[in-house]
Amino acid sequence: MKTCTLEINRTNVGNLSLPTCICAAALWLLSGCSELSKDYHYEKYIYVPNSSLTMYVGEEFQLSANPAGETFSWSSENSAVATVDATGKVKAAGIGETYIVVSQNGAETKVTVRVITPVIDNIVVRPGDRNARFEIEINTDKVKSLKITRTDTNGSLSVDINLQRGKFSFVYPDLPEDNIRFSLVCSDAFGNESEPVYATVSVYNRDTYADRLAQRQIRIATKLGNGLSIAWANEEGSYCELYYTDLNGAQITKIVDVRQTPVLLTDFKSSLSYSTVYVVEFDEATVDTFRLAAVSPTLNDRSHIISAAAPCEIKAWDFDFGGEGVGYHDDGNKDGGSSYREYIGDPDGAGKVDIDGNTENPDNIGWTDNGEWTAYTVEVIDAGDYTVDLNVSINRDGGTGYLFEIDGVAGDTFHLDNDGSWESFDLWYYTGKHADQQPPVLSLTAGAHIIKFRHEGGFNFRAIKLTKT
Ligand SMILES: [Ca+2]
Ligand SMILES: [Ca+2]
Repeated sequence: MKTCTLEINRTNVGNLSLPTCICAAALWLLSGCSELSKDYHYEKYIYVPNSSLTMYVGEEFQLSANPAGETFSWSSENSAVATVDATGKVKAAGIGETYIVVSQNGAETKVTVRVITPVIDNIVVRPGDRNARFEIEINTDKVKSLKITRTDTNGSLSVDINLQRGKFSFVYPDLPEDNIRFSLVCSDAFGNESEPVYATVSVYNRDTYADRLAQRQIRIATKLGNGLSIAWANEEGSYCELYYTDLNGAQITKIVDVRQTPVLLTDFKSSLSYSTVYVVEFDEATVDTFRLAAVSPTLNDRSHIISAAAPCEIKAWDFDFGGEGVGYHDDGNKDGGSSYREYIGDPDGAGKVDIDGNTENPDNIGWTDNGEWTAYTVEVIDAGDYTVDLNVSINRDGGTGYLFEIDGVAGDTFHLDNDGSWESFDLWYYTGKHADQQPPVLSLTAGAHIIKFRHEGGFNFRAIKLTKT
């Protein structure tokens, strides 16, 4: 009988798969040997499910070899790194890399074993007040302790992790105000240390930091009839806290971005103070906050209080905040050279109202047209009738008209005679140059009212004076 022999030689049986063996056998059959005549043998295939292991010192792992139920020999190529017992149980002994060898009848398979030190998975360091705050994450239960060392002084701090996994936070105390670099090394239960990881943080000193802080300054805080505008002089701090009493008598704390100017408070009643707040941040997380002592600014009070005690003179340019349709209506371009509204912090700026004169002390509103108006929120203390007087000048043949609208209700139209000048402001209209004419009388209840002064035609307009009858 013809004898054919199939030899499958492998230097590393662990790398030769079962399908490869089947293909080799099929090729051998096609080469001419009948199935009945063959008398083949092959080396034992030892299959180990784990081709490599990564372990920490002290850790154990049970390897197995196939075919199951047979007897194998197990050995380690370097028992200082890992040992293995007769059943294939591997124990990591020291840092390094070696092979565990499983053999039987001249065949062998090797399993790579790497023994490593545990590592820190995530590190965040935040600056503190003469300290640094660490937040770390460890995802193994092999870390016994962590050592944080200053690279400038070699001073160090040890943190007991105690073979726990999870997130840990701790403070490195007693640091100077400086950029401090740290190395972090973790150790396993056998004293093996990981490679260092470095982190740098800018530590600050709360006292010296606070000494350098400056209060944000107000350039001008203007109170008009329907609000208070704060125009800031600088941008110190991270933000400001404004404190005041609102129209309902409630105490308000309003946080204002330090870049925001002007700030308009339409619910302001009284008692403004503010603090500049500094926030120390790192990675967008607040680590410390400094709030300077509150200060109370002097207000540029241009509000309109109407009472029996004294006549109330309303300057034409002190109309309400709110812009076109709220504080005024103007149907044309911006004429007039005064930047008064920007100066007092009106968010609407100059708008289109034609204020003439210099910036801090305007002269009049000119370039008025039929239908234009300015609105004045007033506070009436004493209810009753108030006589109107006007500081205007008119250089228009036949004069012109005007009327008052109170809380949206229009009153009668009144006529103004021609002065023959656009600059005749030296006398009031009803008590001076036209004292023979009957002035309007406004009946006002106590409380807040919006008085709109509407032009029918046009004239230069400086002020309205209301006097209790
Ligand atoms: Ca205009
Ligand atoms: Ca106009």
